Amino acid sequence: MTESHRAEIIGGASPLPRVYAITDVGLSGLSHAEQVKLIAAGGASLIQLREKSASPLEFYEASLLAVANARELGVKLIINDRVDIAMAVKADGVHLGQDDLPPDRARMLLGDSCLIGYSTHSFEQAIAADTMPIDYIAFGPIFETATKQNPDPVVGLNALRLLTQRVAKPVVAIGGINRSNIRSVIEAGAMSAAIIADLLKAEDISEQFRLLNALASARD
Ligand code: 3NM
Repeated sequence: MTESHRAEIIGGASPLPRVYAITDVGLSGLSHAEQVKLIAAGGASLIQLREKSASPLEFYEASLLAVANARELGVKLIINDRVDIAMAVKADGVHLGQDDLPPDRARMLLGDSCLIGYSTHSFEQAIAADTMPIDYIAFGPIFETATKQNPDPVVGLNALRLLTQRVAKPVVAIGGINRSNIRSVIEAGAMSAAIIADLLKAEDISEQFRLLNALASARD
């Protein structure tokens, strides 16, 4: 895939989805593959698999099953942290943290065809990320979150607003986003709102995705 093909997925005619769903086996009590099915049924076009406790082999096997569901349902799949697993299961992309492989090394390994996202937790980190070979900048936590272990200090909506005015790349807001505040991060200029708990703790995950998506897309 070329740069322009990648842009087709995340920019221009079909930007990053307003709601960027992320899986969590502990919170949902469901496998990654099952979560993909439910979130896709709610209308998602892109889902990240996030796994912080399984072994590499277990995450690989779970990712393989999730990719099969995603392909069938026409959903893009992003693997959190693990470039090797993203390559092994032919995922559509990888999402890197500050402690993972550097984005330029990941790009070397994955080539132009893969989406690469990168987590940032301060204004400085996010500005630096704008010149990296990545497709979007994740910025957070915007609000308090109970989902991430040892989260960085809250960056807040104001920093998000300033950042989206300063960078060229799309910004994905993350951390503590829910029904009540999702619209505020979109209005602050985020292309997308990444959500774990408010999506996966819902009784009906598909319906909750639909609701969040409607709230995020209102008045677009
Ligand atoms: N990354 P919830 S906050 C995975 O600040 C993650 O980069 C963050 O979960 C960051 O939507 C976070 O349940 C947790 O708050 C997001």
